[in-house]
Amino acid sequence: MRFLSNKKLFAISLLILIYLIMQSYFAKSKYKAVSYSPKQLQNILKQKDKYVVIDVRSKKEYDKGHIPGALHADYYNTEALKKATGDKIPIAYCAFSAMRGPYAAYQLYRAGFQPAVLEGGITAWAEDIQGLDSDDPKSKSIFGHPKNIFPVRQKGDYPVNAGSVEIDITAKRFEFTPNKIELRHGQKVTLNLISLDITHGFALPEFGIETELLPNESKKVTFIADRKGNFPFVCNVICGSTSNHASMVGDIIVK
Ligand SMILES: [Cu+2]
Repeated sequence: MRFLSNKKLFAISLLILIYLIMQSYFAKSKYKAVSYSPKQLQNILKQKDKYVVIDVRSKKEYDKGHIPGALHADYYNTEALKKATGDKIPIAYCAFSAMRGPYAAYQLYRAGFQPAVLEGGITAWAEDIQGLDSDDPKSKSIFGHPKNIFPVRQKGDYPVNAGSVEIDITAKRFEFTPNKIELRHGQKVTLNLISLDITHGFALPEFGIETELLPNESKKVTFIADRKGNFPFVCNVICGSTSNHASMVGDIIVK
């Protein structure tokens, strides 16, 4: 009797241990974006030597107006983002924190930093801190969102045709499955996208792809994996809190 109960106890402890190890493993492996409200950012800005605010919109938008002290780096330019960050904690913002802010934060995370995103972007800052009405035509001319926010499409390096591949990706609050996709250089790629709950978006800026995913409606996008590298994709339709929405990210790796 005694032996059996000890054995049971041992088995239960072992299961609990395995569960805890797995939980910590998955908690670590899943990226979770950190976000700050404009009010929080205002307080954080008092600790100037610990944090750096990075405006990841275009230089043109930055020059029209930005958060005091913010540096500029294009959201897709990893080297510029790293340089702006230096040895500080980066806080990225764009117009609304729909695509560019979350994308930049994820790039910085992958580069080994612990970034944050400003909730609602500079629009929320303008409203909450500066007391501006973002619908006012005057502030719109400052904070307005340009039509094309994609990087100039880099020329592919004319790979040999590596055949075609079709991949199903599902989106749901707040993840893509799969979120890591490996491709061969030169493959013609079709992504079959579907949202299983609410409206999400799918943006793969380095390949000029952006589409809205309505609930349970499948969408197809195609491109040629004509460049080697690691290309993030993000949800670009605000689908929850900034922190949750900005956690909907993934990687396309072309080898
Ligand atoms: Cu989403």
